[in-house]
Amino acid sequence: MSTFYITTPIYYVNGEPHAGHAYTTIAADALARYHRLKSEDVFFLTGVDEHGANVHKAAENAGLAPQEYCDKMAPIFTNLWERLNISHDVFLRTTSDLHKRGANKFLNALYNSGDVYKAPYQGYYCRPCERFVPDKELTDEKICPIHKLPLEQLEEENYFFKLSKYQDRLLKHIHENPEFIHPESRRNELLSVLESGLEDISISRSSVSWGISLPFDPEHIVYVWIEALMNYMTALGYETDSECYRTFWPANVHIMAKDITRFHALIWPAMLMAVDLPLPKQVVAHGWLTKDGEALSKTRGIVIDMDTDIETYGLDAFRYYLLREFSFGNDGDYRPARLHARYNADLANDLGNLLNRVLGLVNKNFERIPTPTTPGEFDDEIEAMAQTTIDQLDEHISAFAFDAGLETIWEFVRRINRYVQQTQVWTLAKPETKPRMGTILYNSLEALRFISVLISPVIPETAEKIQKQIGLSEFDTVAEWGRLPAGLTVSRGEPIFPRVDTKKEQQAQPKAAGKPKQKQESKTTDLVSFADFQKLDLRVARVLSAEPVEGADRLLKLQVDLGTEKRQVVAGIAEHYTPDALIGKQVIVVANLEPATLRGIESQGMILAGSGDSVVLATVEEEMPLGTQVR
Ligand code: ME8
Repeated sequence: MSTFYITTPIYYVNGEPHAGHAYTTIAADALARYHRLKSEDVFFLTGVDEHGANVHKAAENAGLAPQEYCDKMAPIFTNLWERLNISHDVFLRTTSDLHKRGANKFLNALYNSGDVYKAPYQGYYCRPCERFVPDKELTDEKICPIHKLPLEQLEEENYFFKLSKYQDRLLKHIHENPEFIHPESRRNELLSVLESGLEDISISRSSVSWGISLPFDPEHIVYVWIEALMNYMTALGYETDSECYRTFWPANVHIMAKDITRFHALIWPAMLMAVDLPLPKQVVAHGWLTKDGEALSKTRGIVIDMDTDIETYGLDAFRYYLLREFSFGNDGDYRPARLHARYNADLANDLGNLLNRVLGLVNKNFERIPTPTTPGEFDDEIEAMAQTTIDQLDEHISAFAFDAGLETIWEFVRRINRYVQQTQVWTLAKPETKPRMGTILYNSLEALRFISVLISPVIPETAEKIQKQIGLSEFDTVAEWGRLPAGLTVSRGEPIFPRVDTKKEQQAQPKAAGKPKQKQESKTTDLVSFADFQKLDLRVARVLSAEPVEGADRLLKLQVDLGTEKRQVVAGIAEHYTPDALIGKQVIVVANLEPATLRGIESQGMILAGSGDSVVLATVEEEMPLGTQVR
């Protein structure tokens, strides 16, 4: 069985975890779950970094002894991971004996390699980074390039690691293993760091007291970063050369944000080269999660209120949003309004409604899941698409493109919605067509089972709910078409993505709340004559294309086909429908409305939608010829 070892950084305990930490950990969790689905033997490690001057200072500020402080902080992380449904195998604390013993073994090996020496050191130190800022990065103001805070000038006698000696080997390794640093932008950045030359680094601190003593000189405390990197091996039982260590080292993926790739892709591999151990296979960096364009930061108090969003939309919607919305290697701005839009469009509309609709039809027309006896149009295409969806998903996940991977799954979700629509399955209840109806419903349910397997790494609770409603008593993890047993009793339950409570929704997106909503139950006072109503030219049309309007979060530009002509319509539905979800849909267009210009784009008509707490497009119950008049 092939193995897969994935790690997150171990987070500092000098502050509480925030959405940035959640982002890395959820991404790692999705990867771990994905590889488990592929029947690999997975080890998923996360943990906390508890030593160093920052943690010591935080403990002092809290009026606690450092160990006491760490004992109080570590459960805050484990509780959050439990709430976020993180499936790690081990949560490592660097104050644990397991880690300390492993670190001692590694430090001795490093010392014995001959690449460690003692020398005086003077430099500019950034406390939040816990590092001396190299001369190359120093400005006249002596400000940290990352934290923008003044640096401290320190002079100490330190132990050094001969990092410079490994420059050429590192260059060679990175060139020979193009996948070693991901994405390419980070790889290029680190290659240029390497090409401009590496300096030896100090690996001990005499001014710090909270940490692990160097086994070969107990007067000195090991530099917290050097100690922290070793956690990836100590957690596996490196000290005793345990079976777990031998099974899983080297790691497949160290995942993190771009702030700490240098430690992972240059210093850590050089340390491993020195002690003659295999290097991790991949160092993967994602971008910053930002708020209003600014990096989240425990030290600067820029945070995201993830608790409110999870309470409003549910955990799975939060996990889905983080991985669907942002391109993994790039920075991404967290916006509750976009979470709201994804919730409505992708989760509630595309997926939730599909499940509900199919189960409703099965309930109404069959006692149990029907046996597929009557193949027909579109069936082969759907089965083939199930397979291509897996293949494409695999490619995207191998490239850490969660957004593209989820989009691939959603293309399949939308295809099944169209299948239901194209086959007009609800019209097939007559005795002569009922076997075909049963086949279409079986295929739709099998597609939903299939989809539930593929989404389970990202939204595991939803995946389970779908399979339960389909009638499976145990979660089936196998994405192979045709496994769904006929004869199961479905149990259509609560909608998997229920409408979000308006009050909470308004709290979550204060901007939207500013616009007064039309009360559905309010009495209509202005009556229009029938003659006036008849002036409206309402037509059935089909959406041919849809795209966002730059600079307008709520608008989509649509091309619609009215049978005799094509029109461009601008509609304020972007928070409720993705462009892809609209293409192919039949809608009702007000065809004789005066053209209007919105954000510089001409709108030649209007599409109708139910517009209350949510927005749902009006359509005809069954497909009709384009241009049919609606009265
Ligand atoms: O660096 N966006 O710990 P740390 C995305 N202890 N990810 C973010 C983020 C943001 N705004 N803010 C934090 C340390 N992260 C060391 C690591 S590992 C041997 C030692 C995530 O608590 C991201 O993964 O500062 C980033 O790399 C990590 O938290 C830094 O966590």
